[in-house]
Amino acid sequence: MPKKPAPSPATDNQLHDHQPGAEQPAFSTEQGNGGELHQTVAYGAHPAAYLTDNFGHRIADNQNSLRAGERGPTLLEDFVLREKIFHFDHERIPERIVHARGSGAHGVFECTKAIPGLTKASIFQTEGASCPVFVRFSTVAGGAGSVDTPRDVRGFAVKLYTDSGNWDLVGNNIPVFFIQDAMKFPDLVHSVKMEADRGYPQAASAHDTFWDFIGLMPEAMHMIMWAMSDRTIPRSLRMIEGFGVHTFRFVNEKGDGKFVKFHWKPVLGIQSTTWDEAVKIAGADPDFHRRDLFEAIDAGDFPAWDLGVQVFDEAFAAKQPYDVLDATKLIPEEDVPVEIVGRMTLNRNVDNFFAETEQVAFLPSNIIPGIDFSNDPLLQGRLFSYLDTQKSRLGTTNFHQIPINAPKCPFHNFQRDGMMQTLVPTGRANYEPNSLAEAGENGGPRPSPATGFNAFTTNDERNDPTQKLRVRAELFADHFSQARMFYLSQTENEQAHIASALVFELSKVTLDHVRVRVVGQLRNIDDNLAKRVADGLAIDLPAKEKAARAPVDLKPSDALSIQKNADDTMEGRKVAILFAEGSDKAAIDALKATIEKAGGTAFLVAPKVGGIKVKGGTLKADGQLAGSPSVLFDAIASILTDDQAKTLSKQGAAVQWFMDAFGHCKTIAHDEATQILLDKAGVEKDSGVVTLDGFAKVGTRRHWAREAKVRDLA
Ligand code: HDD
Repeated sequence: MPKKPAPSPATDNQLHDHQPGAEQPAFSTEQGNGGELHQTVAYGAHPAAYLTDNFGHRIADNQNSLRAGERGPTLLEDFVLREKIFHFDHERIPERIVHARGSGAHGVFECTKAIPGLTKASIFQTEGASCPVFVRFSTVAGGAGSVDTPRDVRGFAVKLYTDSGNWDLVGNNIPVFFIQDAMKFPDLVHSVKMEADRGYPQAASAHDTFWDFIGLMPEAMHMIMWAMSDRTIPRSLRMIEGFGVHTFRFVNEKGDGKFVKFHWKPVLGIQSTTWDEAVKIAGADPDFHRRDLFEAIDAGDFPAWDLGVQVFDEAFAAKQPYDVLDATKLIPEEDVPVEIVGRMTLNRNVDNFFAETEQVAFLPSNIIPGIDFSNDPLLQGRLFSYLDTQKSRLGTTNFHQIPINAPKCPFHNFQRDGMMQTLVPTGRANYEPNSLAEAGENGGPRPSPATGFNAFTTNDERNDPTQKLRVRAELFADHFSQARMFYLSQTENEQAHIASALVFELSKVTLDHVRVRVVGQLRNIDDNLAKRVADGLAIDLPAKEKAARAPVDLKPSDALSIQKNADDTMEGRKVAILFAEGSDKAAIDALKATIEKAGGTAFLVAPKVGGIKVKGGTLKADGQLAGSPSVLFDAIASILTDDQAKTLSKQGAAVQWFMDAFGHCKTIAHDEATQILLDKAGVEKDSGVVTLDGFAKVGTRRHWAREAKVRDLA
């Protein structure tokens, strides 16, 4: 049952309390613009309220339009019909040009370690300080109606409503990016989106134009290693890392600056699916991630992330074989450890997808005093793009007044008017300086030199700002060292997954020269990888593409591998138990208890859902077998009678259930009766195929040692 608190009782013309400054008046008059400011309101549909049109006129009949005679034409004067259709016709807004498909949730951020020596940001001054947050996770390439599990980077955008203004950390689940300069972003996005003439493929990078662009942009090769790894086929949004990607700056009260990189570490650990699994999930449940996040929060299983910072100074930066302003590079955790300073917990689902998740507008330019930009040329371009895109998506420069976007601290200025203005500033003071206060009028707000942003501390000791140049700094030309470091840091299975992903993607490319060029680029990363991919495509190993700068050997970093850091926890994981008529209820209950005790969720699957007679009572299933394939779960178990197992062994959905779980290296816990199904599905005994009693010991971890049996890892 949902554990979320019941909404507070509403009244007619209900005003939801989600507007800024519900606790403290956001548009207060004491320091403000003078006079009363009306607040933004949202109308809640109260079940007992009478139906009205948008101007408050009560509606008597919501079924029939107004007609001239019983069988006559509809009348233009029916303003009820016209308003309803008019509003409906305009319900959609332009979807985001990238990251169109997303899922959002509310939560809270709490500082767990005060760092006033590093930053004056108010949220980091005291341990225990907290602020509300809104997070939107997304895929990048697909449209709003695409599926949740394509191979794609995941957006990880966090809006922290701090008492000194909104801080938007608009990151991804990968710590580096495809390109170094914002100048290339439109080209990158055009290349990966549906091809311009044919309008496909949707939400897929496996096509000519993307790989054509990539082959010609070797700076993307590090990101390509990540994108072809299991990071881009996550099991759950609750189990992805988040990264601010760019190098930012921390600035303390004295004005001293240090560089900083931001990391979100999932408390549930990082977990991914296999490619075959991700593809099948897309068919079984296109909303797999969205549903998983919503249901977990609804059940009170609140996902959480620790916020970590890597802090370093200019002297460290100057010594590295890469440029810290280059967003295609990361800082190995072994060189600069990630220090945990806070925790974010998502504890409330949105009430309305459109009003909140769709209308939320993230701006990397939203920073707070104590956090500053760096000169990363990708970040600098983003500072323009997001503000601009919100105007186009939300239609007005007043998008900051939409409740999900408005700060929860007061804001006052002399900006006025514009489309969809919902505030009503009073008085004459709409300019500054003014001396209206001398005449007893409210003169409005004034700058605050001591606490506001002053000179941005985006300085760089190694830069000569007197020159205007269209260039990149020298170290940006090293495109391969970190790509190689990433590849060599993976386990053998993970390396095989990268190679297979590249083979799959390039097999969809129809232009031979494009494939050849990409494989030629791979030779700069690792010759063995290039050979595997060439082999998989059945092409000759091409000549190495010329590198702009010779790569150097960097120490592999274990922190970059998912499998090396895999957690054996069952928390947040979902286990399916297959049962049928006659199954032993006591055994089912016992297994359920084991799963729940370890923090997991049990999901009952049966050939029929309504209510099945089992030994010891009647049981309802949570899902029907054909609609609940094993790809939707972290592990499976089966409790059947001999007869039912025999019957099921003739059903494709049941056999496939076990075959897939085995192929995806999942734990299979079973009773003796199930053996007939296992034999049919080709399930062989190994450490992950266990008796019901053995389940607790192996839990929901994946059994990668099995993989070579079910997939060619060459
Ligand atoms: Fe971006 C959306 C993340 C580079 C231009 N981006 C967007 C979102 C995320 C990111 C998570 C979705 C926000 C939401 O949920 O509403 N983008 C990144 C990261 C980047 C990056 C981590 C590199 C480090 N982006 C980037 C560049 C540009 C943009 C270089 C343009 C020069 N991004 C946009 C955008 C979007 C956007 C077009 C589309 C919708 C939106 O902004 O609000 O302005």
